[in-house]
Amino acid sequence: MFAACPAPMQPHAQAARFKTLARECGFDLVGIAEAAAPSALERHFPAWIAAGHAADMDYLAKRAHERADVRNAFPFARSVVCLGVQYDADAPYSTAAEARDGGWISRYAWGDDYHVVVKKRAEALRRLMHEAAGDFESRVFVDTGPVTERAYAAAAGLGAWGKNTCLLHPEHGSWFFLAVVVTDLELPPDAPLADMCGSCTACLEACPTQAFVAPYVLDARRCISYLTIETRWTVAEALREGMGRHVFGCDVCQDVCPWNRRRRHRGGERFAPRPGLVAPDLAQLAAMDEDEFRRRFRQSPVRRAKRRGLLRNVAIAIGNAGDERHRAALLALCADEDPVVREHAEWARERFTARLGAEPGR
Ligand code: B12
Ligand code: SF4
Ligand code: SF4
Repeated sequence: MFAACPAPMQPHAQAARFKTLARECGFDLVGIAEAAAPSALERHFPAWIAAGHAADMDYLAKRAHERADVRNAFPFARSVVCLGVQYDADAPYSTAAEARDGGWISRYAWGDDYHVVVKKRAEALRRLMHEAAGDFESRVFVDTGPVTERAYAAAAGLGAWGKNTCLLHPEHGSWFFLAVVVTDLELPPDAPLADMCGSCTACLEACPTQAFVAPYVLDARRCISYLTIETRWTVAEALREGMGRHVFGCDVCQDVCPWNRRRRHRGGERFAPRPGLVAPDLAQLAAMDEDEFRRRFRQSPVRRAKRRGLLRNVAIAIGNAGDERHRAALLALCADEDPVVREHAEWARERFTARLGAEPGR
């Protein structure tokens, strides 16, 4: 609660003021949804959890009841102010397919950690909202709270559901982060956007690991983003080849989307690529010790994978690349102190030998 006593405002005036403030705080998109579960959330979320599509992301399954309707987590909730921030950046390569020699770090992770950057803006907005409207309940979330952000943002008109499950905006494509301010204020909701996919199925066909069980339904167990970022342990052998050179996240189902080719906006400097993060050299990544990992990925989303996860992914990428220049790096990974890294490096060594002959290190 914030203590302040400005003159009372009508809900429409309040909503208009909040939207102006959101833009002043650096948000590219803003809209309002009712707190009651949007129909897509009500219809599809419980089934998605029940089907096991959340893999071992226990934070989704354990709090499924709360995520199914924001009022279950926050009984005070009446409206959700939904916010979007564009993060696209100009870079020497715009797709993983173009960057043939390096590994691939997803473009959302080229710059500073959005959890920090976007949360700071959302907190600033919340403060201004309270200065404008006085005492009310509010909570801010960027990714980490028990709120299914896309469902509310879709209801608030920030974007239309893409068949790849990302939200699409006519000018921003799908390269935008979301944040929400959950509040007890009754604000007039915005209207959702109309479907933008039509008969297109490019993303469904392009997915390297066939992670879509149907349009709009992703099985995280097969998604490279999940496999490279979320899972801490062994990656199933059957999925390793499809991971190609991805070492952190995956952009394939967004790179192929026609709405991302015609986008006109770019993210701010906080999301501009840090040196060495666009198509990084796999041998250099493989050589990182714990200190170097921490130094290189300070305040970067990549920290989430930890050194173990990243080097495991690098081992898989080297196995898939079959590039003579990675021979020494692969050898070093086979002797890594971490058993998970070693196991994946041994798998890579077998593939490497099958393609290039003469086993590295033997
Ligand atoms: C768990 C999670 C993941 C998981 C699961 C992704 C998934 N598709 O569910 C993994 C690790 C795989 C992942 C990957 C990515 N993620 Co993620 N992720 C989340 C998180 C934390 C929860 C998502 C969730 O609840 N999923 C459960 C499913 C059921 O929910 P859903 O996607 O909303 O599914 C809806 C649709 O399927 C729809 N639906 C189902 N059937 C049908 C049928 C029709 C006709 C219609 C219209 C709709 C519909 O209803 C469902 C329920 O709302 C959110 C943040 C948050 N707190 O919400 C970020 C979030 C969704 N992720 C985000 C990003 C950026 C990514 C990646 C791009 C990162 C990357 N480059 O690697 C990829 C994209 C992969 C993809 N194609 O989705 C952004 C998305 C922004 C956007 N513009 O859409 C979010 C919002 C984070 C943020 N705050 O910005 N993510
Ligand atoms: S992020 Fe990659 S692996 Fe995941 S659904 Fe999209 S294309 Fe498939
Ligand atoms: S690639 Fe096509 S089907 Fe997939 S999200 Fe984009 S427009 Fe929709």
